[in-house]
Amino acid sequence: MEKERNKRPIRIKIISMGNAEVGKSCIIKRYCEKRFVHKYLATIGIDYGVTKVTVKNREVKVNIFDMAGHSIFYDVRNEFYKDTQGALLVYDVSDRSSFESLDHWLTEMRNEIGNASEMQNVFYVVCANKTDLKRKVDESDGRLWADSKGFRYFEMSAQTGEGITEMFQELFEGVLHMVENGGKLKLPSTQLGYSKEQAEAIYQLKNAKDNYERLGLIPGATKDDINNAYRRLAKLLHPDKSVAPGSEEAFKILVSARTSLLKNVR
Ligand SMILES: Nc1nc2c(ncn2[C@@H]2O[C@H](COP(=O)(O)OP(=O)(O)OP(=O)(O)O)[C@@H](O)[C@H]2O)c(=O)[nH]1
Ligand SMILES: [Mg+2]
Repeated sequence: MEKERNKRPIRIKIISMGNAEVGKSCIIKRYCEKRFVHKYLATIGIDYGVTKVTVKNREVKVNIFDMAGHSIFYDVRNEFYKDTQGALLVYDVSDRSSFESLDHWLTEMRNEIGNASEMQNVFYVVCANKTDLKRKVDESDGRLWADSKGFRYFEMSAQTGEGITEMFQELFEGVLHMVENGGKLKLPSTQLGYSKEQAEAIYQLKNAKDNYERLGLIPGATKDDINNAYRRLAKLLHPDKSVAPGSEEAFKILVSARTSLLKNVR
């Protein structure tokens, strides 16, 4: 009986998200068909495909919903977010705005799903694609953003094929692990040696628009607010204690942000 159950393939649903032209379809094509297409053929609404893989001796039937990145297709793709178990969040390392759009993609998905626990039980992989091109987004920035969300990060090139198999392998294993644990995602968060909160704080300090945002405050914050925020972040990121990449630089940014904010309050 147990054996019978193990023979039945598991079905999983994967979606791809990210701006138009970042290479979502090429990544999928590279994996499923082992080829690369130079000519850009925009996905119209959504492309659907099925592939069978074997993960940890289990047969897995993977349903891939490859979404169009262009905003005009929002009405078509928005129906496909629900019941997702694995999501590719793709950006192009030679196009900074595609990286900065990742948060919007998550927001779009959250708005469609409308259920926080369903969002949490998706295995997300951040795909930093086109590493064969001249970069505008450093590996450390991409990694930090992914870490701050608790997502896996992979560098890849659909053109050369580098990194593609590794990403899919981990994605399928992650989803399978989740399915076998009743839909709950339980992954060790300490694997990296630093926490999601530390990665989030470093990312915020390095990428915020102004000093208030760097400290997680709003204009009008008092001297106490500034000092409290400073103390919390300093404790989290002190370079003597934090092994997260970029801690030292983030700590310096923190000190100077606090100094200039304090100059403006009584
Ligand atoms: N140099 C390089 N070009 C790539 C790579 N991956 C994709 N491309 C090119 O980028 C363009 C867009 O690729 P697609 O896979 O169609 O992009 P998409 O994200 O599916 O775009 P939409 O379907 O419009 O959302 C194509 O011209 C590809 O040949 C890569 O790793 N390196
Ligand atoms: Mg496409």
